[in-house]
Amino acid sequence: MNGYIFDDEKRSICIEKTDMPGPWINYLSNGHMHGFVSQCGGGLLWIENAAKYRITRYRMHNLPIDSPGFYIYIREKDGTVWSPTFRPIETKLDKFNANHFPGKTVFTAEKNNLEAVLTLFIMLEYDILTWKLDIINKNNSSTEIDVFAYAELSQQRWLDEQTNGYYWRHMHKTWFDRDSQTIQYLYQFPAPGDVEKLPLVYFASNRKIQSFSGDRDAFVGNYRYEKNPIAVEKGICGNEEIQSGEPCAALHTKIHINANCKENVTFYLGAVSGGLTHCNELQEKIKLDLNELRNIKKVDEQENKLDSWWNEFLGKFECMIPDENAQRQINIWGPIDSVNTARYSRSVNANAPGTRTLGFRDTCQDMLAITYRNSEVAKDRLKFLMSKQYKTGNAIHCLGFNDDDLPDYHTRCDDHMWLAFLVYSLIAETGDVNLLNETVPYLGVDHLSEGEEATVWEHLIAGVNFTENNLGEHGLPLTLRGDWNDIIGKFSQEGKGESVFAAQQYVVVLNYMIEIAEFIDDNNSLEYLKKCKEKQVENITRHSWNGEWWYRCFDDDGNPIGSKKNDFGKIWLNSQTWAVISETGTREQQRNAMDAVKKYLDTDMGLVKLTPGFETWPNVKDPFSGYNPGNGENGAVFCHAHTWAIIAEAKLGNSELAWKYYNDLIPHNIISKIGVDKYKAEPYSWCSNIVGYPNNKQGWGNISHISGTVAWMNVAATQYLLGVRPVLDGIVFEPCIPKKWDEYTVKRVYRGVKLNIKFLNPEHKSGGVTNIEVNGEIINNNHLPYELIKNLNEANIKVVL
Ligand code: IFM
Repeated sequence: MNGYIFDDEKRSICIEKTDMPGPWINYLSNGHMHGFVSQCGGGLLWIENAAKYRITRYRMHNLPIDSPGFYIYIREKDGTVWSPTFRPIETKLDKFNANHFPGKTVFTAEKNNLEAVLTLFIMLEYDILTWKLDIINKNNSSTEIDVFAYAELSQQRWLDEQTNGYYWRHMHKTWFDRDSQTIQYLYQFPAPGDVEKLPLVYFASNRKIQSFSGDRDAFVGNYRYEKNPIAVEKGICGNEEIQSGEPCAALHTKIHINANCKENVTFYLGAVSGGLTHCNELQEKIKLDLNELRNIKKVDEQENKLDSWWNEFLGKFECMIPDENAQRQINIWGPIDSVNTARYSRSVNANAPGTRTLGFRDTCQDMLAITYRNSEVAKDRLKFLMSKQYKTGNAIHCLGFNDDDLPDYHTRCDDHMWLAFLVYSLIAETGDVNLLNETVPYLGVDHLSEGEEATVWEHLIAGVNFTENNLGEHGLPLTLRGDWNDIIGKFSQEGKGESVFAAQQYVVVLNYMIEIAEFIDDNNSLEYLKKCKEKQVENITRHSWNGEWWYRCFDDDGNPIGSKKNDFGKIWLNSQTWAVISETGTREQQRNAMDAVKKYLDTDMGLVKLTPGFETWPNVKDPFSGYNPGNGENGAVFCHAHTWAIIAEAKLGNSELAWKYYNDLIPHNIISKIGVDKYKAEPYSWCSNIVGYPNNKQGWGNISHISGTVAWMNVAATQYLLGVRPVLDGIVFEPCIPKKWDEYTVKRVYRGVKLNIKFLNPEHKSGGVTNIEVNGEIINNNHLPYELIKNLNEANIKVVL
């Protein structure tokens, strides 16, 4: 009914409708070349960085939405033209579906008894977007078709193209290289430092080229566009090369297909760095690569390698639970998006152009979903981020866009704190405490150069020192420019405001560090950390409770925000959830605060971040933000913040609410409640936020794929609901499940050992482990020491609730 079907066996979604409420995209990548493609073939391709080395164009926000993309035109003998992606030609098809799989998308379309199957993926070992097109002639007579493949090319630096493209379009060229039978494209105006980098772009086919075009405007014709290009109408391109103008890569081939037979044509949109400086060598390399890759077996080999990469990644944690929608998010789509956030942070999707740089806190959190699947990647990121922390312990907030730009160095009270989460997670996962002794330079005071070296542990201690040196009147961390919430700094413009949420976060940091200090017998640090914690817990509990819930922060004048007495933002989600996560306050306070969350913030499709939303211009002089109430930071369902309510309820042992909150946010579940046209976003990807009340677009999902929701949903589900939580010396099993479940299983790789874990729930409890059985040996608690499994390749574990 909603136009899509999941196939969990194949880890895919089949989208059967073309006119979804927006582009439902899938990312294609080999880790160096990246792209995304929608259900209609709209999409973007770049290498390394979508703002700097963009290969194709994609117009965001403008009509027609979701264009251009990777377009195929099939022209039959009678002049009928259609596209297997429906777009751009939009001829009515006899059959259509788009299937997104991890890292690749397959379109199947049929017209006049011709079936076209187009597979788009980026080769694992080559920077080539592959367009593998199989055409099956289901007629009883042979036929001949013309196939045109087309992509609009870009001036590479997105922002520059928007501002100065009218000059830069005289600084690039396209030409047809007869030797390799490819269209080639070179953009010739490098930014400083990019002379060696700018890629030579090429487009090739494994079939004889009939005609080509490197000139977008000649290919489409005057006042036409991708829907009705003149070249396709005529059935031939004009073999245009350009030395100025708007570039494209269009190739035309002819295919004869016998009755009831299949033919393949594959197109290769590739890029190799160094086009300005090593053009001849690169042309030679392209020719050699293509000699090999024009063999379809080699194409299939690359596709298989890509599939294997994903199989291994997704195989690191797989559950079987009696809740298919949750299982799908936990096993398939959540982890896929964890790769996307690890690669793209918050920068690029169908609405975000790629200019946003790596955020310190964002990446620290994103890596929490990566440590157990690819700890090396997470460790590299950790060390990179630590090199952006000053000796004083605070950290920069975002990197600069250009290499010589100053980063956003205004200190937030939380950025540096997230490091402890990542270090703990890495050690718990790998067991490698030596990480603490590895050295990383601090960031110099000029915000760019390298400062003194310090060990990872010293970096963490520096962070604690920073927080201790920046406490406010109530002894809570000064908010400074903000805490996790970007715009909470509004209440701290004179620098005196304090954050209750950051104080709770700080307690969690101290808990992690105390556990580490005990583990490594660092008694000096242990004493210091315990004192800091004692003081902080005391300050929170003394100053931040309003009788029913926790304040969110104090403003510059020491007034509480998030108080019953406030007109707007009377109650905020984060300080209620983090009271539980940090275990501050009494159990009764924690429960009461979470009951208030349920009562005031729950919408049944997520928890709003605060209520009531602050009035905006022109009603009040100094609003919390420009967001209308119910939008974004001002009272939307903030999905990232919502994840912490799942953890909080799980920690309180309330499985019913914990699972309700998990299920409430599953996009497919929301669509089932309110329909695809209200939710609009993909049914498989976590959003950053969902419009809340009183906005008339309540229910609209925003900023899918690239959000902090991804990592924390993963942590919430795997560690707190399914209850497989790595600690420094092993795994703690602490499930929080619906009572009706009889059993469930988790397959997880831990420090190289394959764990087959079966959870049995004979008494229909919601939590509490009676014993664990490891390869026949019984442990009468919920803690599996690594020592017990370290010599095994595989362990069968039974956990009895
Ligand atoms: O925590 C931030 C994040 O860094 C960027 N997006 C919004 C979040 C909440 O303000």
